[in-house]
Amino acid sequence: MIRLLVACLVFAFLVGGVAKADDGYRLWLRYDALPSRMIAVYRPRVAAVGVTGNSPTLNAIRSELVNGLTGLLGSAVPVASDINRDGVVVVGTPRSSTLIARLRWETQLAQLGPEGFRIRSVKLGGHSVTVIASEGELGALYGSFHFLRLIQTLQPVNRLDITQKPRVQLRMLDHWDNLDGSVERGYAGRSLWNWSALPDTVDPRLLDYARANASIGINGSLLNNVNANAQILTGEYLRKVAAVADVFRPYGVRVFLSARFSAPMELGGLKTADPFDPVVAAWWKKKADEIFQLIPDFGGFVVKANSEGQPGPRTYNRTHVDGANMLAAALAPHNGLVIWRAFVYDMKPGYDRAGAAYENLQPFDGKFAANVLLQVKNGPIDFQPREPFHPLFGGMPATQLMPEFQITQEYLGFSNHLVFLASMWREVLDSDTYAKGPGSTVAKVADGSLDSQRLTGIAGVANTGSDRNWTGHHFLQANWYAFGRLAWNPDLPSRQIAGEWIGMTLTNEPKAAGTIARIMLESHEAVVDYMTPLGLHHIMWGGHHYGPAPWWDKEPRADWNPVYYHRADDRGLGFDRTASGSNTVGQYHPPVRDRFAKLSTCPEAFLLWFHHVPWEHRMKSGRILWDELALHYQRGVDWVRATRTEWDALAGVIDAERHGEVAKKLAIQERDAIWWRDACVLYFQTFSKRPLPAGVEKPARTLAEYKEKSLTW
Ligand code: GCV
Repeated sequence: MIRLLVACLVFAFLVGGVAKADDGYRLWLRYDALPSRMIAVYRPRVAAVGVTGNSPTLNAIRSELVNGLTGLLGSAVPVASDINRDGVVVVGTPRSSTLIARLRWETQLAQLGPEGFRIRSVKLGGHSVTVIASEGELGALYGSFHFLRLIQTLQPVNRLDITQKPRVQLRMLDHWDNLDGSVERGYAGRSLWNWSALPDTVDPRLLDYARANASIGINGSLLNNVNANAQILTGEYLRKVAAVADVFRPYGVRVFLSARFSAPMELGGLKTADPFDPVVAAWWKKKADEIFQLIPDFGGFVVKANSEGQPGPRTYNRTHVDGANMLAAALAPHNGLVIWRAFVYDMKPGYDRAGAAYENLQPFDGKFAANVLLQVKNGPIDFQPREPFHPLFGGMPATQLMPEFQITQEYLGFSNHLVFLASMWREVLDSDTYAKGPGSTVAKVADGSLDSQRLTGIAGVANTGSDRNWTGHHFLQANWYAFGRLAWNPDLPSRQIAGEWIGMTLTNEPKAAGTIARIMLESHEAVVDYMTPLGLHHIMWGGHHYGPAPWWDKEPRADWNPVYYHRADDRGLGFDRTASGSNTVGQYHPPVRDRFAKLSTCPEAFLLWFHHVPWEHRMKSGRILWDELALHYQRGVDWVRATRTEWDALAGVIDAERHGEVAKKLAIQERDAIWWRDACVLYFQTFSKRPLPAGVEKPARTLAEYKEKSLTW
């Protein structure tokens, strides 16, 4: 035991000191001192911070660099107003810095735009310095965070020549926060916005929220739930929103609000919210004027209309376009945007929910106003552990489509399961829609390059809350991080994102970092294995969506019940979406459609999504479907067990506080994975009527016991 302790201490010393207790609050912006050998490398390159000028953003840059570099290098890095030595980090724009103006980089910086940046190691006045420059102050801020990231992850900074600009314009976190402080599908505490204390008292935490977002390029924040309460648009609440916007502004985060379509009735006392009624349109115009008066850089409205009980234009026999364009007209004079959600699925007898959004919205391609973006979930159902890409991507070339991802893990084990979502999002972004032949990826729809869109955006439903560590599980901070990085550059590899986050947040020790990266990169597949393998979907417990309930058939709407989705019977399993079934596979472009539609070419990951497959169907492995399914469930459980062992072995590399908390979460994950496996194989076995294949453990309880009550979190 003593030998083990000594070994841990020696190891910890070698990787840069004994890991200190850490509650995770600082996210990836920890700025703890680097190992001394690295401090010696960086010190000559980072002798002082040269930020001149005094705007809120320039002040934010100066304080971030001084604090960050001082922390990382373990002693004060001062501010320098001129270059009288090597190693000054000069930051700003040609307007804010005479040194940068002297470089005559205007043309290059103009090409990068106000959010892009250039970082170069140059000689200025005979001294070796680093210049972080941009056309705009926000670009200089993003460049500064990039520079800090290089040092945090121990990259060389002596010969820098980096240019970057965001590929997507609007990079937005959507909070489903209610005005009473609860968070719909939130698993990390309460809302970060304390509405009763605002506007007089603003939680200092909001500044750290803004910093964290800016550090990964997020530039928009939707403050309230899309299941909206009209109250947010009252003068009283708008003043509170304005106070939040004031804190975010220096960090380039613009606020957006969910607008309840019936607000003119609820707040304005009108008899209708019909978008064609001039009084309604005038009410929205006046409201927009009022908002922009208080918040000049207000982003715009996000609207969930005629979906899951929300009001909308269809209530008045108008179309989605009629509703969106009416709001767009109110916001246009202020350059505000309307983000209209495509999450629409009216229940019709015999219909396929997976085809509903396409049927509802595709006919309106090209009809939305110039300041409208249509926000489309990554897959056609609802943020399932794995879905094929949404057929609207590539299906509406004349519409500005904005992918919506879910960072919060509604269907992925809440904040209890370690799942690195970059891999899942990568899979979607890399999907080829074939809209314009091969190479027409979802990433190119997102960045607008496929159809030369004027406006582009990506949204992620936030996983943040009032928990001290922000996301409830230390590892799930990585999903917030990954979302921002992918919104900035939708082509970034998952491995790179994981590597950056690990280095900044957990450890730079190569062996440990390698193990953690592998765990993260494998995690999504593992969770799919123990929850919904081979294209199964929506088999979670009704309402809260935690844990399995493939037997569930109690919801008032058929399409809220798992039995609607898996369609298990004595013959086989899966939803037939081919010509012999709902034929919604026909919403994809021909090569994709054909590949999905044929049993022999459909990727096994989506098999049960598109086909009703006989239990004895031969899979690529040579096994029959039933055996393969059961073995996937087992594989998921095996992965969690192996991960627990690997994590335990990292004690001493990671501080005890975070290590212990993650270990506890992994224990819950193992319990849940076993529960998922057992409940699902027992239930599906009532249809397949086959024995469990060798290698699959015997379930611990009976099916009746699993059905009796759901897993708790
Ligand atoms: C905000 C799913 C979730 C709802 C959510 C909805 C949406 O149905 O379960 O909580 O509502 O998606 O995206 O609007």
